[in-house]
Amino acid sequence: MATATATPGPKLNHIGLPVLEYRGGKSTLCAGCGHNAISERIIDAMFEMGVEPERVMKMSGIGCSSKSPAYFMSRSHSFNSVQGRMPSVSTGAILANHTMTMLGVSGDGDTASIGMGQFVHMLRRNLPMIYIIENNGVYGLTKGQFSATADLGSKLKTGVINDLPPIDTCALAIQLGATFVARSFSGDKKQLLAMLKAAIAHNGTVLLDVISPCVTFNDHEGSTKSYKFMQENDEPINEIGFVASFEEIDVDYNTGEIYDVEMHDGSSLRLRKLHEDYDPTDKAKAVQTLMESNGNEEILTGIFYIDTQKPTFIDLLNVVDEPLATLPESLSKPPKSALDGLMASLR
Ligand SMILES: Cc1ncc(C[n+]2csc(CCOP(=O)(O)OP(=O)(O)O)c2C)c(N)n1
Ligand code: SF4
Ligand SMILES: [Mg+2]
Repeated sequence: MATATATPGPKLNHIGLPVLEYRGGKSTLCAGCGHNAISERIIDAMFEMGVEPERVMKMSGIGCSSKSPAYFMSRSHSFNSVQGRMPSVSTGAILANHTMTMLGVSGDGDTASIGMGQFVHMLRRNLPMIYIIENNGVYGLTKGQFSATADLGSKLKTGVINDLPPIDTCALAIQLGATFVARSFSGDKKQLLAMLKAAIAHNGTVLLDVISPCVTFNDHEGSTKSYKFMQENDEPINEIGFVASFEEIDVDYNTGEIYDVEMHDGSSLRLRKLHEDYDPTDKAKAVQTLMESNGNEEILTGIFYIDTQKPTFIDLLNVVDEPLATLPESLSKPPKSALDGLMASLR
């Protein structure tokens, strides 16, 4: 007689949730857009790290990239701001509740043009947030004009050649104060997933510049942000191994070529050097490496810079432990007698 076998349920993460609970709405972006692949990796990383969806704030600006928070983690909080204004809105949100994990998705146009003024101040403040630039070298949503990250000599579909040098957002971020700076490619599942998991474990500004091809306006011959160009020119500087705090360490690297970093939450980040002498804690060397690679036929990827010691904006402001958002009015608002005293002292 046949015995009934129980169908195994979905795999659960260490807080007991299936990956379904990390999914979002159906994407309305073009099929094959790099941004869709990044959303998938965010879902995987948040699931594997066991982040409680309700403890995440998803932020964005305007662009195809900035639409993508709608396509992951529907249970999280979300704010789609005005073009280029994600950093200031995020600053306010994280100050209101610094116990949340903040993940922002922006575009190269949103960040490196209209949003540049806000972006640089977020970097120098080391605001605790993960800031992802979904970098396709064009303004996808407004039909493919060059953005400020487009490479010199890169060609538009219409044949127009870009005659301005690009802004390297990673070099800028390292120089101005971000404490976790990396570049990846939407088509590199393994590297991007490990990077995102390490980013979740970091406390400070994480800048992830992810080359994310726009299949509709910038994936042709002559483009330096196409799938083909990235497949042929991606040059990783390190191989990333990440072991979450709740997992057993079992990464099979030869010692000597490893750079180990202990993350704030007790997780371990292991970087195996692929470029000789590359030290991810040497700020000047990191900027120099990126500057030297500019204009070469290679796109460096990997974790360029990491500093786990620098105080964040929340530390600098000495914000109370209890989130300002839930602090009772009796503690957040001075009593009338204090105001009267102040006024009297000014007479
Ligand atoms: C204040 C303002 N100026 C201009 C626009 C028009 N606009 C919408 S999206 C966009 C560029 C988006 O490019 P990017 O950030 O690279 O996102 P992508 O669509 O490429 O993902 C622009 C200029 C706008 N929405 N608001
Ligand atoms: S236009 Fe480009 S960036 Fe926008 S959804 Fe389509 S492929 Fe993606
Ligand atoms: Mg873009």
